[in-house]
Amino acid sequence: MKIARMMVAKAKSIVVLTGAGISAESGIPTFRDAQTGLWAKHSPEELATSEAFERNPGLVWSWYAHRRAVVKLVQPNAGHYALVKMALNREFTLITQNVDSLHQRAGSQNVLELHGSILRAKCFTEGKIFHKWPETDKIPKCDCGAYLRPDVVWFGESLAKETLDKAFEVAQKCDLFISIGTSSLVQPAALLPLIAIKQGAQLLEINKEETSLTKYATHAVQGSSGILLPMIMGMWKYRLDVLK
Ligand code: BJW
Repeated sequence: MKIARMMVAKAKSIVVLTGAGISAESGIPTFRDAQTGLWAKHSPEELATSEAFERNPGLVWSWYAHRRAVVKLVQPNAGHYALVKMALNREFTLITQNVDSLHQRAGSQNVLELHGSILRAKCFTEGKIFHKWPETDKIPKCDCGAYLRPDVVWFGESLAKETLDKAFEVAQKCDLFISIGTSSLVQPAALLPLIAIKQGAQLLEINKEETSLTKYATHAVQGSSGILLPMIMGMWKYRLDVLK
């Protein structure tokens, strides 16, 4: 912990990449946890591909509608808030694979959402973006007559070019890259920390368990991000909340 604190305190330019683990303590399930993960209960091929949507749009839309309802009910946790503090008085970019907007709700700005947002939808054929639509039992439709789909990146789909380019650019320039709560299995996001260390950055990993990235880390801390991040940022109020 002391090493992690020093790494963060010394860094002038930090890039953080978050995954589902940072939102786990807010009550949002991760994907690959063997018991509680979304992929333990549902097959990604049936729910998170455009072919799945074409095959069964009702199933896919209702699964995302349920997850959207959960996201709206929960709150950011101490890990999200600690990253707001980490951004102060230095170059800082927050890249997230999460689609839940909890970083923005905690107060983080200019978040690069690699995998889109569950709070937006887009026309399945033309890609027009929607921020609002009637929440009924039916799948909403675009003016052109096509179904709306969640504005998230499914397997086999390209990430938004501008967002991905910016993520690669900042990863190449930072002096500290912090990977938080991600299994580091999904590409191209998993490449970002490797690009950073290739350019000479230090790599700090914060995760409940070892991942395929751990062996590349300058330092790895195992534990919950909702506890470790406030400790790293010296936010003792949150630490005391945890001990209550
Ligand atoms: C805690 C914690 C706590 C828990 N505190 N820690 C090159 C090689 C191999 C494969 C590919 C490749 N290039 C492309 C691919 C295919 C594919 C891919 O990567 N597959 C791999 C799985 C093998 N990638 C793609 O298809 C991507 N597209 C692409 O590359 O386009 C170009 C292309 C097109 C066609 C052909 C080839 C190239 C798109 C990927 C889109 C991913 N989409 C999803 C769904 C988003 C929408 C939704 O939410 O439904 O994104 S899948 C899912 O995985 C979601 C996540 O963002 C993503 C990453 O998951 P994450 O966040 O790491 O979660 P978990 O559950 O895996 O891990 C949680 C971690 O937290 C664990 O480590 C815990 O220990 C930890 N943890 N509690 C700290 N409290």
